[in-house]
Amino acid sequence: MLKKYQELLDSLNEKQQRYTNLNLKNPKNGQYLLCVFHFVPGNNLNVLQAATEIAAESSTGTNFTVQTETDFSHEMNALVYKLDLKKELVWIAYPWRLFDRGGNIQNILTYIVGNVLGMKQIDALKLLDVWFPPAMLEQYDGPSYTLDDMKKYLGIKGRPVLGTIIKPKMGLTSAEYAEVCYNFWKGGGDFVKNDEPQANQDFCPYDKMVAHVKEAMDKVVKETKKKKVHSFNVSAADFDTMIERCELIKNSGFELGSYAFLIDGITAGWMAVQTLRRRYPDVFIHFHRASHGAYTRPENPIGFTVLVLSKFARLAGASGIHTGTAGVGKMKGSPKEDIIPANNILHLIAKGQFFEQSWAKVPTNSKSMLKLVKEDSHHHVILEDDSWRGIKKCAPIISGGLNPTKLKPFIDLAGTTDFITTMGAGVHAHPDGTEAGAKALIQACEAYMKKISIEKYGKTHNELARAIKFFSNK
Ligand code: CAP
Ligand code: MG
Repeated sequence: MLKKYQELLDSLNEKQQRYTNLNLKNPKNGQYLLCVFHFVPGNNLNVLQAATEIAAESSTGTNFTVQTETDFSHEMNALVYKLDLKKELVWIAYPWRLFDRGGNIQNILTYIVGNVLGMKQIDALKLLDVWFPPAMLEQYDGPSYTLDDMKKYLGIKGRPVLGTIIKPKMGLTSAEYAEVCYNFWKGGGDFVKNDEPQANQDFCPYDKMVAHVKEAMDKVVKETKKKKVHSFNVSAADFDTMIERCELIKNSGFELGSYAFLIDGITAGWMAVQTLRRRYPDVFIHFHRASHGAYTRPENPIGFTVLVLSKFARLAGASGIHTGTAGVGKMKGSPKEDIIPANNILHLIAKGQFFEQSWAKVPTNSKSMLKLVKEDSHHHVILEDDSWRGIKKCAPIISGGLNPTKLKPFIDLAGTTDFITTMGAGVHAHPDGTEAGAKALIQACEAYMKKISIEKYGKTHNELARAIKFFSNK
């Protein structure tokens, strides 16, 4: 072992020694959930002393050895198993039996990014990537109703689901809200979502909003003969009210597939996300990530990345989660921050920033099965037999400052059209209004599919031309 590492090991006290094994053989042996953190020690500790304090606090320990420890409790200790002193990285292996059986995301996050984020022993601690062992994948729900199901319902192939968020963000009456939905759908749009703060405001009562949306949807489906989807924000103060909202929507006469449940996953919490997934397996569960920036922004040294958030959302069973526009829209982001997560939640096998995650327990001795998994990464035929099951795809939802002129630039960056895009201002700021904004979005997508520049296509499609003029260089 390198002298430097030996010196670090020699500096550990008896308790700290129990939370490291720099010779851990084959951490991917299936016994551990693996984490890699960017990590800067604090409180005058060296990197290994501080890292083992983190491993202790995020698994079985505290700041002293306690008299009540047992041989078995020591087996549940998280282990610092690798360091990169130059890049300030630390790898920690968590025995997955530590976690609440039956697949509980909030429990895992309470361990690995819980108290440790507040400890004196760190000046920086950011969870960059995470790796789930096959045995854990079996315990977690994963998505049920997927983007494939939504595209099938909408009759869409080979292009993104084209959506909007109703704007202004708040302040419309339920009738005004539904009229904007109607206009977007009339212009050819597929998908409308409530904005993330939409709830039961006195000027737009929840039940009236649902009823008016139903009317608008029925009218436009009859006129256009095209299916439409509305994603209702069911986030609420308490569990009962959330379920009440879901049941109200379910019992308002909407066809299955024509509605999704949106949940503000960070502010409403993981229990809400997993409850919706388990109670409504035949509904698209739409994870909005408002507040994620407190954890994920790259300039924030303490928290976790968009990649980690997105992987846990897939494990929890969200059908889709906002993954950012890689800097193309109004939110901060980059391909590394936003496209890697999108790939990690779409495919059955995907490279993260540090780990390659297979989302299916595939018998490695089965060449044909491995071939199927590799080929199948776009279709996700999940074989439920005694050999393997896969965690279905979770859809990247691409939003935040996009407009029709930014659709192709994003697709070119992402390298896929397997996503939902929701453009708010990008549709409703169109100089000729929402219906024209929708048409411009559809035309921008048509241009992309026909491999024609939007400028050229705009020559014969006025709404797109007007959008280009209005949005370019803004
Ligand atoms: C977008 C949006 C979304 C953000 C979320 C908003 O509106 O409705 O909530 O995009 O960001 O309220 O800003 P615009 P992200 O289309 O008018 O920007 O998708 O990055 O989580
Ligand atoms: Mg919003």
